[in-house]
Amino acid sequence: MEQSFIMIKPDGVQRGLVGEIISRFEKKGFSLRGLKLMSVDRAFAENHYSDLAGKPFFNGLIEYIISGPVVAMIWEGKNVVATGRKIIGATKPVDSDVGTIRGDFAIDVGRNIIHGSDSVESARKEIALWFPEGPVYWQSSLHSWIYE
Ligand code: IDP
Ligand code: MG
Repeated sequence: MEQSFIMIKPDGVQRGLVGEIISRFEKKGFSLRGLKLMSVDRAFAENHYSDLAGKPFFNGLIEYIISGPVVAMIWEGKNVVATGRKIIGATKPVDSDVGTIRGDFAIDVGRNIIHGSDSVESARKEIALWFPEGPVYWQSSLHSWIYE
């Protein structure tokens, strides 16, 4: 089954949105396979965002991600990568639809609350980086009520 790496950024933690965000993924029917509150250092954040090195906002982005604890998660389910991006909403909150996490709770792109993997391949890399211990495996007893 497909997995995605989802991270609540420091602003989401500070603003008390952890429960709300987890709830949206849970209610959709996805399964939680990893969850931890952690602070990351500059080298770790730069590694996570290495594909954006050289962007004018890169340094500000790194400062933002290391400014406080984040909630790192693995969510699993059919099409969770693409659907997770829909639940999160467009990168710039001005373009994010109402009903998405960014559309409902964010205003500025540099304070957009949450990260989600943009492809199955990035999810694999990000999960390996953030969860070297690997996902937690369990079988939800709701499986047959969510999948036909
Ligand atoms: P994504 O988070 O929707 O995948 P990316 O393009 O991968 O968007 O950018 C990573 C993060 O970098 C964004 O979520 C946002 O926090 C930040 N970012 C992207 N573009 C800008 C910008 O133009 N100004 C400031 N921050 C930006
Ligand atoms: Mg991205």
